Amino acid sequence: MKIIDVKTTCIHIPHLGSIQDATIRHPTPGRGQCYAHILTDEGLEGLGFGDGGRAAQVLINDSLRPILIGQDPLNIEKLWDDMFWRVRGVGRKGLAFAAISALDTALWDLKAKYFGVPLYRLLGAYSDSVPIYGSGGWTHFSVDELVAEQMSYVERGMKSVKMKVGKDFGRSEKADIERLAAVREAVGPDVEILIDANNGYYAKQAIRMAREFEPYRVGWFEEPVLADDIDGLAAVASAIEIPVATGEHEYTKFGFRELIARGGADIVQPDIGRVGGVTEWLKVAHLAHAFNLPVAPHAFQLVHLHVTCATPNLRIVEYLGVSEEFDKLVYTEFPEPVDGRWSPFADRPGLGLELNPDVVRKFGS
Ligand code: SMN
Ligand code: MG
Repeated sequence: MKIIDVKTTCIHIPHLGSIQDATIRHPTPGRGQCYAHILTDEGLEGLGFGDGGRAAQVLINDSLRPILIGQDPLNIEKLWDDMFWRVRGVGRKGLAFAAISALDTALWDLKAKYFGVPLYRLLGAYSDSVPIYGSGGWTHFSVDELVAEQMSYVERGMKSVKMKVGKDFGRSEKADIERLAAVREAVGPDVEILIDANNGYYAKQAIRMAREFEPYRVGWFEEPVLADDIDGLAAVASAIEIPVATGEHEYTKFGFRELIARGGADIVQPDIGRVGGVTEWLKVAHLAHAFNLPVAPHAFQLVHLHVTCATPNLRIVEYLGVSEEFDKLVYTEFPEPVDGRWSPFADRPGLGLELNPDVVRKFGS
């Protein structure tokens, strides 16, 4: 089998509202995603997606597409390595890996379709369902909106929820504590609350804030400090009781090796739309396993659903309400979570996803 073409679709839906966290300084309305389609001479098509929007689209079309055409799509390690070296000068971290992520995921979708199995079964299932947490709790929500949103996840049967702290670049400490207290009061004692500071505090500040958060029994403290400040993350992780979760801004096995070996993460959070796709996500999950650390993937829930079904050291899968809102418009169908657990369709090959042609026509480019 040979790759005969690589196409892209960027979908941007302008009427979906913006989000805000500790360090999103300029919330922009509308949400989107960049898709890669890998076409073969046997008529099969792989669909993948990643971060980076139109900028990733340019990288795919101009830099990566030419090296994939003519190659056997089943040789994913070889193709990943070719893509890695193609972006050598500009791709140590960041955008280039968003582009590689979309293509690599499309290759895995294609491979599972070729063998006629759902992706999680091709990978080797550990489970056919995973626990999820409801994620949102954005900083622009009023306390009432915050509580209502977090409760909506609990009412759907989710046993864990995530909310933002570090409001206003860490300058609203009192509000952070009050907002957490309001959510704890509303969800009751049995629901796990996860908090995410999105890089918003300094290390000493995060350690001090963790002491304030501890009485509310927090399951993890995510990105307490700048994601690049591994020394700061390690200092926080060793000083506080709450586990430190991080990784959504880290790239490739090389980045994660550094982060994990230096003690920067108690819970490892690779993002399959950034880290380098399914290939690299699995390597990072295995690396975490070798350090006896759990994995809790960030965003891209419809792809993480498959890879986490094949992950023994899974902690929990993020389920973002804002992604669900987008996914409901963009795909013809996807599986519904039930009582805090989520299963891929057992009878659809690959990721089991199809883009809604009307939405592509209206919002795609
Ligand atoms: C997040 C997710 C999606 C957009 C912005 C921020 C967040 C998370 O860091 O962990 O859910
Ligand atoms: Mg986060």
